[in-house]
Amino acid sequence: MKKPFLRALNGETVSPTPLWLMRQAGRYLPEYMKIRKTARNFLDFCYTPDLAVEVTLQPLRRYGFDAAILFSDILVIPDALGQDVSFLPGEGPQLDPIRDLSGLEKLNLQDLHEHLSPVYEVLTRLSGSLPKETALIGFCGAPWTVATYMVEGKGSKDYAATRSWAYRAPKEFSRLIDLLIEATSAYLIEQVAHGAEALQIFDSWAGILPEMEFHRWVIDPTIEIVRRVKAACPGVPIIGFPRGAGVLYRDFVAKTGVDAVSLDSSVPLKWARDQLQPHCTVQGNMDNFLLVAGGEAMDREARRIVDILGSGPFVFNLGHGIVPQTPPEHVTRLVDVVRGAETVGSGG
Ligand code: 1CP
Repeated sequence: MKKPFLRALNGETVSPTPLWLMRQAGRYLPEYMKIRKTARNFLDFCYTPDLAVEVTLQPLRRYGFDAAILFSDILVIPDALGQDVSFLPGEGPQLDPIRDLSGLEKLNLQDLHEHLSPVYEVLTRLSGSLPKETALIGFCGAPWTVATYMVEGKGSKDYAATRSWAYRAPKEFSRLIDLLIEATSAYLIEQVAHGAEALQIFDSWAGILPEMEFHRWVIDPTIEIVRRVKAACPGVPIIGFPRGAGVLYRDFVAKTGVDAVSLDSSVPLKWARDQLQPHCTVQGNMDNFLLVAGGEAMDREARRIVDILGSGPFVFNLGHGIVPQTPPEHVTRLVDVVRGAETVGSGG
């Protein structure tokens, strides 16, 4: 296993620190905006292999990251299950909300792989066209986070309908989560079959759940997905991202079997080094608005992160995705700083 990113996920301390950035493809790049205009809508864009392959490669050409991440979205799963999903320009995702068992009955796994076949084709094509040191990451949304969109019908501030359903009727809600475990595991296994070399499970809204519910709706479904994927694809590294989990990151790492954990920006570095890094590779966690600000503040924090986490198994990333107002030249600078930073105690 030679690619630096995969070596880091395998538990090695790698210097210089491997890096990629969440949402490295997207609206902050003028070349993305140009090609985005050619697609009718965002889902069509994701399902058109020529376009999705091209936008996956755009940030690699500019910055030479250590990994490419499949260009797609977490909401292709509800779309493939038969829920009505669309992306309105400037407004984010819109879904026909599911609030009860009768809504669930409209969903099924029958056409899953057929529906997602353009995504698999994107992976096949990418795996044949990446530089040999660059790894290919496949991904999915975790059941809890995907369920919030399926139940709310859109992005939310309080997830009122999802939390109410999960707390009021957990047995009923678990039917939705179980369906998502099934679909997501099959989807990830197929991604590996088509060339994904590592997988990331995005649980962007994990942090809104109290302790017991975090165990039930974040940790337990992740355990099951990791178990199924590892049984079918032994050796494929999996990164978990339970964003906002706080001290529960420790339970997540201890229980789920992930190879690496992606840290949001609120996780203190020395705590992560002492509490998490002995058990798995860590990834993160610069504030995405430091990348907007740039300058000395960004350089200092990037060096501090590499300094504290770089002497163990580590992948540099942000705490959350790149935002559209990010100046592309700040990303150039960040890559230079991370690649040039000394790692303490790594012996090279
Ligand atoms: O019109 C456009 O260009 C749409 C903007 C956009 C993009 C570029 C959306 C809509 N999705 C994506 C791509 C995407 N989404 C990737 C591509 C790979 C890369 O990182 O470069 C990935 C990994 C995602 C994952 C995703 N989608 C997450 C999890 C990560 C996170 O950011 O928390 C979530 C929550 C979504 C939902 C989603 N899709 C798009 C939007 C605007 C949203 C968020 C809506 C909200 O805030 O609730």
